[in-house]
Amino acid sequence: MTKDEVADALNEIGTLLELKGENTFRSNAYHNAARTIQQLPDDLKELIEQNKLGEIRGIGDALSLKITTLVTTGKLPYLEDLRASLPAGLVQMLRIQGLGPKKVKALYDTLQIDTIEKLKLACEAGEVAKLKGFGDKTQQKILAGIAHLDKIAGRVRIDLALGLGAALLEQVREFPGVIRSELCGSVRRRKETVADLDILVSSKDAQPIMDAFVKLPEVVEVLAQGPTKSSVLAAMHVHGEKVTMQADLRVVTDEQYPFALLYFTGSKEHNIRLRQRAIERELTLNEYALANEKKSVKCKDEAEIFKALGLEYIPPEMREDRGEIEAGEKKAIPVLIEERDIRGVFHNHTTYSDGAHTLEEMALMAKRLGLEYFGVGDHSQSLTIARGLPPGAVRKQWAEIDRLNKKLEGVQIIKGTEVDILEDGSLDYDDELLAGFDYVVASVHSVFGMTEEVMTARVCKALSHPALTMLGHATGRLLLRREGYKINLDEVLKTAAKYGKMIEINAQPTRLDLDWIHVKRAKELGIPIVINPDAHSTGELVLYKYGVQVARRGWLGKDDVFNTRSFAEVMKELKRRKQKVTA
Ligand code: DGT
Ligand code: CA
Ligand code: CA
Ligand code: ZN
Repeated sequence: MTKDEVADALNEIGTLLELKGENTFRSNAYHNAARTIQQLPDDLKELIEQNKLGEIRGIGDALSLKITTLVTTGKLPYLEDLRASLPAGLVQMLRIQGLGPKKVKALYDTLQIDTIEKLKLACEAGEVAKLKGFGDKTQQKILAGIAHLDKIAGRVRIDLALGLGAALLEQVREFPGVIRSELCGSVRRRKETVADLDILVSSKDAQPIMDAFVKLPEVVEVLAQGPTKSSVLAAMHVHGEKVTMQADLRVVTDEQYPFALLYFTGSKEHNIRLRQRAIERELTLNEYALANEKKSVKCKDEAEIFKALGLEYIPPEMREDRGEIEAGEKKAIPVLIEERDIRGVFHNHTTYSDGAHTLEEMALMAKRLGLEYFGVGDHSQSLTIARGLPPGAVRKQWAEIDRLNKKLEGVQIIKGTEVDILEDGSLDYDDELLAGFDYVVASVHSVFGMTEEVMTARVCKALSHPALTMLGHATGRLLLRREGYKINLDEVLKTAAKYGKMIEINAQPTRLDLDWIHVKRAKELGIPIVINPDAHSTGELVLYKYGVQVARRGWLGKDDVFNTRSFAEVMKELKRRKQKVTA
């Protein structure tokens, strides 16, 4: 068993214990141990062989024994007994937003609800509202949570889908007889969530490729196997999270390949427009060819197909039928931003607030990634759960930054903050302190349950503050987990444009907010975009790459993104903005 699998098992034990009503101390011990194991630099097997598991903090004798059993036998009777002692539906119910183990247990104990379906019926009948500790509001929230689950059913975050997809593709590329191959579908378009993986291969002989594909180690179930198409269920751990997805593999001839690549990349809406254009030219476009009874247009790659349809090449991220066909016609497809264009980042956390690494460690990692500047954006004083900085700590941090900047070579730290937008739209530091930062990121972190009107007014008021440089994670959404707060983004964008403010693409793959549709709109309004990893550890700095993907989906070029500028240019612009404030 790998570390990830052991961590999964320990987390599951923790959750099952909570569902059984065990005290939180015991269940937390399992969750903490899971995290410890996952982050262990050493090999688990070796630790066990050397009898050193018990030396790790938080792993006592009982845990040590269970982990040893898991690693050496691949199973754990204790976990199996726990599972058998509770209905499986209870664990499923935990996926409902806002429903924790305590509430699930109460629902089971009082109303014998042990599936999501039963819970939905009970809510609709008004029975849940009557329970002690629930009430009307909670009942409504549960129903909304179930509706949200239905909507996201089976979708996976792009970072996880890409991880699994890339692992499969890498192996497929090594199969004998494979000529060209690619991940198509929503993954190739870098959509923020993905339903299934679409792998395309060209080869002279499909059969051996089909046979090898269904035997890949990640394959947990073969759903269908035909002469040129196979579907499997594949599973793997990506960044410590278990990902299970359907993956379809299709094999075509190398002549058909560009047409199949275009077709299976989608989107469906984009394909429909392309097919219409083919028809206007008395041709048929499908996954095999661009042809009619008399002729077949030879194309060696996608670019030649676009050309044959009178279009400039359209990058996959733009293929959503949002004006790209019209732009392609006018030869007005923008040169999209690339990862290597990013020269620094602004919104990041350190040990001063809720980050895992120090200022210096973060700055050095930024340098290792080839960045010229590292912008700090620790939390502000009101956000106590994230150890927000009181003014004294801010000044201490500034002094440390000055010291580090004298010492560090090849990277500069820029003084910033992620200041809370308070309930009334004011910022969480006074103007004097705010004026001491080089830049100010402002975000909403509390009181999410406002009406759209009130929330919009709150954020727009913040945008009118002279000290604000950029708006952080615009809706607070957590992909596939929590919908964003209600807010009129069009109004927010117009207000940002009016005051000349920047807006962040939060590159955390759990957020990717501002979403790409509004990113495109922001560009049309001339709003500068900033791509921020919102890193809470050195390992998260590189996440800016997912923000670049969103930027590309929103049609952004290098010049539309503020942090593609050099350190000198960035400081000049930040200074100019500050002078405007004091003038
Ligand atoms: P998803 O839901 O994240 O898997 O999104 P896609 O875009 O990967 O969708 P999928 O896997 O159903 O299909 C892959 C591509 O195949 C899709 O982007 C376009 C193409 N395709 C699928 N169904 C149709 C269709 O009915 N008409 C056309 N024109 N294209 C289709
Ligand atoms: Ca797909
Ligand atoms: Ca598919
Ligand atoms: Zn943050």
